[in-house]
Amino acid sequence: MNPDYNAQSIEEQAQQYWLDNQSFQVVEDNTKEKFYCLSMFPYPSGRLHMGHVRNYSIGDVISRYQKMRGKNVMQPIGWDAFGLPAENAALKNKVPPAEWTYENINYMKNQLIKLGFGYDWSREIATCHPKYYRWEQWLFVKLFEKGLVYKKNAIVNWDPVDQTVLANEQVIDGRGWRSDALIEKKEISQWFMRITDYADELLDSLDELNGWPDAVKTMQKNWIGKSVGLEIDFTRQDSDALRVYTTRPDTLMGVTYLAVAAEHPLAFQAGENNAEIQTFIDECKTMETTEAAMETMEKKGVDSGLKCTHPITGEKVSIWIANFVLMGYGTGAVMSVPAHDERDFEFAKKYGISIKSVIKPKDQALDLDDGAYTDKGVLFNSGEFDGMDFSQAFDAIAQALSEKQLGEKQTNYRLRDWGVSRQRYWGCPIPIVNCSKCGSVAVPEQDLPVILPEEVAFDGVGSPIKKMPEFYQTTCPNCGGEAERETDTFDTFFESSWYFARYTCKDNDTAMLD
Ligand code: ANZ
Ligand code: ZN
Repeated sequence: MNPDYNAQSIEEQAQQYWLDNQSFQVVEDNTKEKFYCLSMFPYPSGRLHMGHVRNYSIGDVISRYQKMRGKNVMQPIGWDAFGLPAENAALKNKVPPAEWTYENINYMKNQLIKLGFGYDWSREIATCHPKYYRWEQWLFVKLFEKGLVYKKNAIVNWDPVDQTVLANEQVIDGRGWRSDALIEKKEISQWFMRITDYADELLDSLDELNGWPDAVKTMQKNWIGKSVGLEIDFTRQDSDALRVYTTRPDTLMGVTYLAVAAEHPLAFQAGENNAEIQTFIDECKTMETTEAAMETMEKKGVDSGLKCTHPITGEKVSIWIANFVLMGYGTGAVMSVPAHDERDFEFAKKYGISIKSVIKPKDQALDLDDGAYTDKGVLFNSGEFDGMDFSQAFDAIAQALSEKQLGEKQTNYRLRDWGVSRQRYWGCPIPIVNCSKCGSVAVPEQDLPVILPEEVAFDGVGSPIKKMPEFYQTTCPNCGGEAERETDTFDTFFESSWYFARYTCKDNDTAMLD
C-alpha cells in the first residue's frame, strides 16, 4: 500500500466517479427525509480565495453528513453575477462586463469542482442570464400592477466630470474615485418598493422566530425602528404651517427653535434672496448622509429669518436650517428642545440660542451642567401640564393639540422603502416603458424578458445602454406611440433575494417558482 495521500490522482478519480454517477444530483423522493443545504452564492470575482474555501467547506461537510444519514440532500450553487466589479474590470481590461463575468464563472466553477464539493450542478444559476432575470422582471410587473412599486425622486451621488452616478463606495472623501471631482447630491427619479407597508408584519413576525439569537432579533427590530410620536403644526403668518415630527411631545413647552433640513421647501425659500443661506444649503449638498456620518459630524446651521408660532404658548419661534435634520425622515423638520436633547443642546450652545428646561427627574432637582437631561421625567415650567409624567403628558398634549387641529399621532419607521433603481449598466433592465402620454407603462408579460445587450462598448462615462437607441427606442404598449425604455437597472440585491427558491425549479420556463 502507498502510505502517501496523492491528492491529484485520488481526488480526480473520485470526482470522475461522482460526475459519471451524478452522485449529487437530486430529484424529489417522498421516501426520504429532505434536507436543503444552502450556502450563500458567490460573486464571480475571478478566482476563488481562501474565504470561499472555508465558507463552502462548511456547507459541504454538513451536506455530506446529512447524506450519510440517509437524507435526500439538495446542495445547489450559483453565481451572483451582476454588479459593479464587472464594470470596473471592464474599464481596466477593456472587455465587456458579460465576457469577463462568464469567463470568471467558468474558471471558478472548475475550481469548485476540483475542491470536491458535492454540488448539484444541474441546478446552477447565473443571475445575469435572461432565463433567471426574466422572472424578477415579471415579479416587478406584478408589483407595479398592485401599486407596490412606485416612482419618486431620490438623491444620488453625481460626478459632474464623468457625468455619471456613483455608488457610495466609489466616493472617496467626497470625491469621485476616477475623476477626483467633488461629488454633488443630485435628485433623480427612481423606482421604490413599498416594503414599509409590511413593517408591522415584519416586526410582529420576529416573535415567531423560535431559536433565533436575541441579538439578531434585536438588530432586526432596531432596523425596522418603529417610532410613535406626534406631528405638530407650528403656524406661520400668511403661509402654510411648518409641520414637525417628535417622539417627545412632553418637551413641547421647552422648544426654543425649530430646525428644517437643507432640502426643505422653507430652506429654499429662505435661500432665494440670501446669499449666506444659499451658500450653506449648497455646502450641505456635498455632505455625507449615512447614519454614522450624521452622528459624528459637526452640527451646523443658519437662521432662516423665518418665524412661526408655538401651538400652545403662541410665542414666536425662529426657524433654523440645520445639517443634522434629514429630509427623508418624518417631515424633514424638528422642534428643538436643547434642555432635553444632546444634539439640540450642542447646537443651541454654539449659536447662542436660549435653553429652557421643562423635564426633571422625579423627586430630584435638575442639573444641566453636563449637557441635556434626556431621560423621561416629570414636567415643570409647562403650565397646565406641570407634574405629569411622560405618558400622561403625551396624551394630554396630543389632546390639546388635536382640539386646535394642530397635531395628530403618527407612527414612523426607520425602515425606508427600498430604492431598487441603479443608474448602472451591468444589471437587470427595469421592465418599464416611459411614454410622454401614458407615463410609466409596464412591459407586457408576453414581451419579457427585456434583454440587456451584452456586446457593448464600455467607457465608464455613463451606462452604454443609455446611449443605444436600438435598446431604448420602442413603442408604448398602451397607446402605440413612440416611447423610451427605462435604462436604469435593478439593485443586485433584487437577484440575490430569491435565488434560494429558484434553485428548486431552475428550468421552469412557465413560472417564477413551481
Ligand atoms: C423634539 C425632541 C425633544 C426630540 C427631545 C427628541 C428629544 P426617532 O425615535 O428616531 O423617531 N427628528 C424627527 N425628525 C427628524 C429628522 N427628519 N431629522 C433628524 N431628526 C429628526 O426620533 C424622533 C426624534 O428625532 C424626534 O423627537 C425629533 O426630535 C428628531 F427632548 O422632537 B425630537
Ligand atoms: Zn403611451
